[in-house]
Amino acid sequence: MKKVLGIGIVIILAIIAFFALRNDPVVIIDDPENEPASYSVVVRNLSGSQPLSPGVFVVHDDSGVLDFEGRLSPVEFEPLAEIGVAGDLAGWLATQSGVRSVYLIDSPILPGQERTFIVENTGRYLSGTMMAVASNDGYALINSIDLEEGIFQARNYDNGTEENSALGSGAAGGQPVPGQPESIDMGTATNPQATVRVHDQLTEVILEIEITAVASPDEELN
Ligand SMILES: [Ca+2]
Ligand SMILES: [Ca+2]
Ligand SMILES: [Ca+2]
Repeated sequence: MKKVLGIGIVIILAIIAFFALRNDPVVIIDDPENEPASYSVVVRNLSGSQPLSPGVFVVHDDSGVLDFEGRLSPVEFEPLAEIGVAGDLAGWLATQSGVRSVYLIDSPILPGQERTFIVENTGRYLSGTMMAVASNDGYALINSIDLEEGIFQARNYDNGTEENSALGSGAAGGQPVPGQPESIDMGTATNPQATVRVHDQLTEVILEIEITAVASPDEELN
């Protein structure tokens, strides 16, 4: 009798253990077989008045590669921040430790418009920046978000290299105006260069990205 009871208890414990195991959440950490090879990134201009300039996005493994808050930005950031020319910054990024892939957005995104590009899943983080064109040296920054699906909003910064006039004041305010090459050299340099800080005029979210996994060819066949 005692033995039968004992077997019964063992069976009950086995059943409890079975269901406990079945109900354990399955957590897979960094399993490369379950990670998509690439993501689509939709870049949206949420502003009603600020064109976003050409820009640069980067996949990287060391956090903060484009985060200069409280520090002087490198000289290669100035053309992006002041006239929306991204090539120097893209070249600089390519030399930085932990940078895996650099993507140029080669044309502006007008208010209310969006652009989609594909990033390869080559690293942990995604960062990106585009100038707020109707400003002196203001830019939107996506700063080191984990490269995974979701919607992420940029924060706006002042590069600290040119004095700010009113947003949208055009060539007279030292801000670049498309089609007016002479507007590129206008404006008053901040001297000495100031550290990067959150922009005190550009307080609205003007840039948002939406990241979606792109199915690999294998998954599409299944
Ligand atoms: Ca400034
Ligand atoms: Ca200027
Ligand atoms: Ca300047």
